[in-house]
Amino acid sequence: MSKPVALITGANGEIGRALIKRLAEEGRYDVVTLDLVPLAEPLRPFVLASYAGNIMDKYLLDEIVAHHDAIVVFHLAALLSSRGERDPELAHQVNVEGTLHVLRMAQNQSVRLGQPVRFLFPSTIAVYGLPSLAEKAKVGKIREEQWNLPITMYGCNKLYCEHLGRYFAHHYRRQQSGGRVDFRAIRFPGLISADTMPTGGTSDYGPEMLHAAAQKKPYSCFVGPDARIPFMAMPDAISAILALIEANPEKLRATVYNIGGFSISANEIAERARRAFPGADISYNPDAVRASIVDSWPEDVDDFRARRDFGWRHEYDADRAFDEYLLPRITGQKSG
Ligand code: AKB
Repeated sequence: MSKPVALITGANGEIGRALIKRLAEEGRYDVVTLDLVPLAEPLRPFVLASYAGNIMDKYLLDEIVAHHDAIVVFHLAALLSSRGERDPELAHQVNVEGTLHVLRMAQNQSVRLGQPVRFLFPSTIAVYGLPSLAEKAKVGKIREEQWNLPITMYGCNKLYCEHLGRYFAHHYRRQQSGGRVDFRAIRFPGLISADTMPTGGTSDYGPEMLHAAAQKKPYSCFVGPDARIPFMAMPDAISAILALIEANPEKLRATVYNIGGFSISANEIAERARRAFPGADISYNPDAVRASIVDSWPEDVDDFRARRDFGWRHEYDADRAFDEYLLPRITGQKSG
C-alpha cells in the first residue's frame, strides 16, 4: 500500500537534510522535495521525487501537487536573519510571498483531496525583540506572547507568517469551498548539527566555532563572549517537528509553540570546544549589527505549551548535546 506523501520545501537546507534522513528511517511518508537547486545527490535515494525550482513559481507548486497527493507540507524554505538583513526585500519576497504561495497550494490541495493538509512552519526566536540586555536578563525564559517586536526583516517575516498560517487555518476557510490547512508552527532556537553547517543565520557562530575548532582553523566570533541565546541539537529539532506534525489536532490549543533546548553563552561554547580540541584558536571580534541581533533575542524560552499540548521534552541538554552527539560525531568525521 502506498504511504501518505509529505512535501518538503527548502529540502537542501540544514533542517531539510536531517528531516529527510529521519523520515526515511521511520518510513512514515513518501517524501517529495523542492529546493532552488537539485537535491543533494546522497539524499536522492531517500525520496520519491525531487524538484528544482522556486517557491515563487506558482505553476511549479501546482504541478508538484497535481502529481503527488501531499497531505503534509514541511515548508522549510527561507532566507535566514543575517542574509535577510543584507537584502530585506528579497527576504520579504521569499519568506512572506513564498510562504503565501505554499499556503495557497496547501489550501487548494486540501480542497482537491477532501481532507485537511497539515502544514509545518519553522518559526524562530527571531520573532522576539528585547529592548535591552537588562530586560533580556529580567525576562529569562520568554513566553510566546511576550516581546513580539523583532528587529530583523527575517523576524518580522516569520512573525507575520505565523499570523498568515493562523488565518488560513481558522478564517480563510470560511470563505472557501471546504479545504483546510492545519497550520502548526515551532519557534526554533539556534540549531547545532554535527553533520552540516548553517548559512545566512545569526546564531551561526555556535556551530561555526565548534566545527572550526574541530578542523584546527582559527575562529573569530562575530558576537561577544557573553552573548547568550537558547540552542538545540539538530536531532531534537527533528523530533519536535515530527511530534508536532503527528499531534492530535484536538490537543493543540495554539498554532505557535516555543521549544527549548539549552541556554548557553558564546564563551561557554568556546570553553567546550577548547576542552574537546586543545589549542583551539577562538577569538572575539563582535560585529555591531549581528551582535545587536543576538542581544535582542531571548536568553531562553518557556516551552510549557509544547509540553502540555504535544508532550514535548528535549533529549539533549548542553552536556548531552556536546558529549553524546556533537563532539563524538564531529571527531569521528575528522578522523574518518
Ligand atoms: C538565524 O540565526 O537566523 C536562525 C534562527 C535563530 O532562526 N538560525
